Amino acid sequence: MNAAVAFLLGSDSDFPAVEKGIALLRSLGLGVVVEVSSAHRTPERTLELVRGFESRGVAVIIAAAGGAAHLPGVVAGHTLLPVLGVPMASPLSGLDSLLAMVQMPAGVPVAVFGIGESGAVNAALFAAELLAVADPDLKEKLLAYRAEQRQNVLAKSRKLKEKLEQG
Ligand code: RP5
Repeated sequence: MNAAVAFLLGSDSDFPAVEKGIALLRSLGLGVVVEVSSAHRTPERTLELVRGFESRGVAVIIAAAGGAAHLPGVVAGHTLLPVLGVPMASPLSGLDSLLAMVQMPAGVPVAVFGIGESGAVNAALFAAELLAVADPDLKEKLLAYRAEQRQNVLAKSRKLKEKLEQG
């Protein structure tokens, strides 16, 4: 299967925070290519990967990085593919990662998500939503995902009420 989404990690230490996002994309039937490459430690490889993604038909790039988190910005500087940035936790709680990603100079956009796992899940969903614009089957799967979330909230509400009634 051709990968529609590339998930780029600044380090393998970022993997635990993005694992759910990657699994979610796969559960939606999307091909995902996952690579570790750093904007600072392997700058040439990062550029080669981005060129490779373009030639392989990748449609969206998600880049997760922490600290001096330049990865999504550097990637965005080398492609017109939409780049979604996910700030990773850091010794400064990920606030440094978030600010580094979100303050891109005008002209080179990066769509930035929340810090850590929820950001990675939302970036994955957003990538799927971008692709669903031209893919009705994928849109149906995303609608089913929303319906599942609604059911989960209702079940949690019922469970809490039962607990309160018993107590
Ligand atoms: C960033 O530095 C990575 O994205 C990671 O979040 C952070 C720490 O990397 P390691 O020292 O764990 O490889 O580039």
